[in-house]
Amino acid sequence: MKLPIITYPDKLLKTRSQEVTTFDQTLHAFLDDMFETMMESNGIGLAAIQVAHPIRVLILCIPDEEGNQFKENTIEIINPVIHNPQGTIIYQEGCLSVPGFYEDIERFATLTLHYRDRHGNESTLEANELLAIAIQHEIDHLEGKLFIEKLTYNRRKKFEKEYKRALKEKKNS
Ligand code: QAP
Ligand code: CO
Repeated sequence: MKLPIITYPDKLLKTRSQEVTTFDQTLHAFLDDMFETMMESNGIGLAAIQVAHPIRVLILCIPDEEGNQFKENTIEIINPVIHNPQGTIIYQEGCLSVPGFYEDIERFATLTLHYRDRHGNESTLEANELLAIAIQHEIDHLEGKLFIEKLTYNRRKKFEKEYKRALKEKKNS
């Protein structure tokens, strides 16, 4: 089932999500819904709070060089913790909760992630490039933060102006 995605400036997006303690069928069905929602929305990453569930869950499906996404490449990440972040990388980010807006954002280039899978089993992964960027973007959602909060004052003003204009145009159409 595709779930509705909440968008900026919905205040729910500012919620700090809570740790998952039960890894049951309800969680599995929710993860499946998150996958469907992300794919049907042309996303590569989605945090649970974006579908109004304040739990520490995110999913990623990083495309290959040709831009193709495969279900087998989906990573389900629960209760993540970043270790040993190093270097910096800049990438033009977007967000399903801030549709139509993209800006260059600086992130750590590499990191180690500790997390649990859908069964509650502990797992570790090493991330670089787009995967490292996506992990940091989605973990920010778990803390109630959006990528636009990392913009400089002037870029943020430009965003507010453009975004509000786009919202108005959507309303009138
Ligand atoms: C987060 O973002 C991310 O504005 C995932 O109209 C961003 O999937 C990870 C999207 C950058 C790594 C790098 C955005 C789709 C999707 C839009 C997304 C839109 C349609 C964003
Ligand atoms: Co996002």
